[in-house]
Amino acid sequence: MTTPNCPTGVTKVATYCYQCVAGPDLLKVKVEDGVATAIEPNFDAEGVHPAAGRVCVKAFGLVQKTYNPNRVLTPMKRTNPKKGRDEDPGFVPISWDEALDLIADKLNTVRANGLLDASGYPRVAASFGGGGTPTAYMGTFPAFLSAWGPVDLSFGSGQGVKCTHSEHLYGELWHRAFTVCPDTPRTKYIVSFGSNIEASGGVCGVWRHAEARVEQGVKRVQVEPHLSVTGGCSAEWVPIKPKTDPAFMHAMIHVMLFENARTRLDIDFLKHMTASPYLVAPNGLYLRDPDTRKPLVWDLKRAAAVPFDTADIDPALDGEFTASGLEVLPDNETVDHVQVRVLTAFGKLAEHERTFTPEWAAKVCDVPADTIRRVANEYLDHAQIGATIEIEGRTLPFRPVAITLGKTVNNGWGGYDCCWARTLMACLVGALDVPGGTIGTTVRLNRPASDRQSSAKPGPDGFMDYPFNPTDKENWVSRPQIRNANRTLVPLVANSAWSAALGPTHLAWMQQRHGFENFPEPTQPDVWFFYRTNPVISFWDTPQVAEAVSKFPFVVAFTYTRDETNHFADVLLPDCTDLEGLQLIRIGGTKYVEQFWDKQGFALRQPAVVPQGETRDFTWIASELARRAGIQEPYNKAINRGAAGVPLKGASYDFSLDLEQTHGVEEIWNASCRAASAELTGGAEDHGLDWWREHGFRTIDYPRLQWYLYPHMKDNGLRFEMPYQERIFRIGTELGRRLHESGIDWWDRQLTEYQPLPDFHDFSHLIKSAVISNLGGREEDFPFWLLTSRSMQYAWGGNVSLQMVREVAANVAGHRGVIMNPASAAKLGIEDGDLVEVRSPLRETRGRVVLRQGIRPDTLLMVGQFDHWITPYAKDFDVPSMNSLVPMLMDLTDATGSAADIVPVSIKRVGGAQ
Ligand SMILES: Nc1nc2c(c(=O)[nH]1)N[C@H]1C(S)=C(S)[C@@H](COP(=O)(O)OP(=O)(O)OC[C@H]3O[C@@H](n4cnc5c(=O)[nH]c(N)nc54)[C@H](O)[C@@H]3O)O[C@H]1N2
Ligand SMILES: Nc1nc2c(c(=O)[nH]1)N[C@H]1C(S)=C(S)[C@@H](COP(=O)(O)OP(=O)(O)OC[C@H]3O[C@@H](n4cnc5c(=O)[nH]c(N)nc54)[C@H](O)[C@@H]3O)O[C@H]1N2
Ligand code: SF4
Ligand SMILES: [Mo]
Repeated sequence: MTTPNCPTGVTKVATYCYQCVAGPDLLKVKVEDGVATAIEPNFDAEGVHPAAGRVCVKAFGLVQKTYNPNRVLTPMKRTNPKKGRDEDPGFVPISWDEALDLIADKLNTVRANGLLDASGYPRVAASFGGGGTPTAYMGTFPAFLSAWGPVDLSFGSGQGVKCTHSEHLYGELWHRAFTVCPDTPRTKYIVSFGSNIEASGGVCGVWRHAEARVEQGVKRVQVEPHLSVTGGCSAEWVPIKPKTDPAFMHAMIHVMLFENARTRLDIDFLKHMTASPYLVAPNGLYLRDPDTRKPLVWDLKRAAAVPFDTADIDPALDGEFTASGLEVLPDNETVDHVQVRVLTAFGKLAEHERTFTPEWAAKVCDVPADTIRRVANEYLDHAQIGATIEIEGRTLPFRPVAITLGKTVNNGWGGYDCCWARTLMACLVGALDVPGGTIGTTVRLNRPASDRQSSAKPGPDGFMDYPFNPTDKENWVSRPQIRNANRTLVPLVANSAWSAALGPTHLAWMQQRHGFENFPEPTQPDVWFFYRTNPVISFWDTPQVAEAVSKFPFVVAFTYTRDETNHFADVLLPDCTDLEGLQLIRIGGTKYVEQFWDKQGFALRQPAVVPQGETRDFTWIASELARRAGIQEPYNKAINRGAAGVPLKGASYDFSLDLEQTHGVEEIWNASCRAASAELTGGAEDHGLDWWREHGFRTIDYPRLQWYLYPHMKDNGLRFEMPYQERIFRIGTELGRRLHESGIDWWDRQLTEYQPLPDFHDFSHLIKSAVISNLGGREEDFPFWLLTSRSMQYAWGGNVSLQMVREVAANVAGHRGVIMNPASAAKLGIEDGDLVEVRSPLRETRGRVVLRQGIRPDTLLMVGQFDHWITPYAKDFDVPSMNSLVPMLMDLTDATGSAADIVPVSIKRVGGAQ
């Protein structure tokens, strides 16, 4: 077992926090006579960590988290075979031996029966919570999963399908941007569509935005139905009608294209860094050179159509031309065109946007036309077309304008439209992935995931390559490999380690009720593991999720406290939590939300205190499971390969573990530490665990040039795939054919989204009518939109059981109940603090009203994800959540497989204030 390095007296132990996706952040734990007493900044990280070794409010809850009296401190097993919300599981303490044997027994039976079941689905499933952060706490468990073989990560836990999903997929396609943010330290103007960065951006995000306001005088315009804390510290709040953001953005594009001189756009960028000049043939695919199949452009110098990469050309940006060439249709059919009229892709765009005037948009999104027009013009005014900046000796374009999208805007219906419009508007002024502009943070679907630049490999037609799942007849994955059918239904989700959790994960839950036509028979996993996730609280239609989980035959919960999902578990395994466990993770480079480092390296999480009770280090649990399940050798192999974070062998060093033995926790991490030291020093040093325990982290420089994709694109002669989505159009058509050939028509609505230029739809209304048509009722009976929003104090529902966190949150408006506009409340006779019933066509919930001017009259909002009924302390909050009111519906699912946290509701008073 691991031991803390804090005998007596006062010590400060360096470690990291990765409780939310805005991390990891570095800190120190003050330990007095073996007891953690305070969380402090890690001043050693000044100049290394982008927030100078500071952490956010959530990290200060870690002391209380460790000593929470409600922790589960021994393994437990269920004694009541009946599972249900109202069934007491009858958990009784058992020894680790008994618990691990119970699980190993199931695993060995699974292996004997075959790793896949009759439907072809993995018999073992696992779910992990918010944004992949559990990986920073689960030690070598990834090596266990990799050694096991196929594991189904289909069962969503809120992350993925509710969570920045369109941005993940389209962002990676267009600029290797799994997540997107402004180049905050340089930008001057930000239009944020519901990105609640001051609550969701973590310590680095908040720090960067505060600096930007003070140092650069950045102007941020916050467009969102409810005034978030981010709206509160923005220059302007624009209360848009929910889910009508595409109209606002189309109108901004219209203003840029039709109300301003073309010289206000970055013509050079559009001509040479995007596909704007590519000619579009009559069926909507590019016109290509018959020999090379390269897309053609119209060269103004030669007055002829030539392949896009011909030297010394001046491609026409706009206009109609007569040209000949080959059009390659879906499924590789071809059409020869002789002297046909063609438009450039930019010409197609202009044609598409012509009618989207601010006056038109004003009617859709309930924002005055002049506001939209002014925001578009301010964006142009700040773009500084032609300006340059030197970054590490290289001259790059400088375009200090950015657009960001929050999680409800870039998820579900409208997500494609908004991501497309945002990326396009960056291209119009040359601000995509250049200093000051809209840039990508992390990369997850393309490989290598450690570096955006090297993941941007040259592909067809002058664009980056993208690992679409195949849609051609021979290679389409006709039989889903996992229960959410990700590779079968979503070409864009790719096939990386992350792709399973980014499939349409609600389909896995929905199929537990009934299967889909012409699809494999739905099955349950024989064994389901879950860790740091609580889908029975965080997903949609949470009672339906609970029902599905209650029927799973064998559920293993890694457990901190009792919660609503482990209520249905068969075995509880208590892990060492944040301040107790040992693990080394990669830090630095470009990470999620707004983490941009000038360094890269590793940080250690180490036991600051002796673990409470019988809790065990996750690596110990993983090693024991591997041994008992007979997969010790592949498990050790996986660790050696780097499945737990660091490859143990490099060009000039080898700290590989012996494959035959069971290795201790410290032994494994000592080898990892030595490999990390060697990796950072080119093999020169091999400091082990003791050194890392003392220092906590080690980094080398990370070039700032790597923050931007533009120089890499330029060096490799690559173009951003904007504005016209020829590939999307092609794969969508092919996917539709494959599905129809298999008799599947329940994905037809999703297929309509594969447009080369997104058609306009009033998603606000479409969502309402989809809910009503599936569940019944009348539109006029559900006049409000119910939304949700982040709280800086809470990491999802992960720290709801801490009094300290709740106390801080209580000082921030809106945490007590349903946020409502006072004028709307007055019409319904509702007063502040009244008990109300909020009803959707699916179900109803109750809570107290919090009146605030900062919300549209047609909108209600419930902060965070509460509504707990088991989690200690939180179960007594009596604060509602939207999650039981939101249905899981095929009709609300977009082509990427996600939907949004929004539902039409009614509200009525059912009781007075307390
Ligand atoms: N209403 C509403 N619902 C939402 C959202 C919203 O904004 N509003 N957001 C959605 C999004 S974007 C996401 S990403 C998801 C996230 O949702 P989930 O990934 O499901 O995350 P949490 O609800 O935080 O669940 C974390 C669980 O881990 C447990 N836990 C905490 N620390 C430890 C530990 O050290 N060890 C162990 N074993 N367990 C621990 C907690 O008790 C809790 O039960 O939620 C989604 N759901
Ligand atoms: N403190 C903290 N930080 C976190 C997390 C956490 O749990 N706690 N979770 C992390 C995760 S997993 C995620 S996904 C991110 C999410 O980060 P954000 O996307 O920034 O999240 P939210 O606060 O949920 O966004 C809600 C905002 O969207 C607005 N909104 C809702 N619907 C619409 C709409 O239709 N149009 C527009 N324009 N605005 C709309 C609401 O008014 C609200 O202000 O946060 C991450 N950071
Ligand atoms: S932002 Fe806060 S909670 Fe999130 S990782 Fe950083 S310190 Fe931890
Ligand atoms: Mo999320």
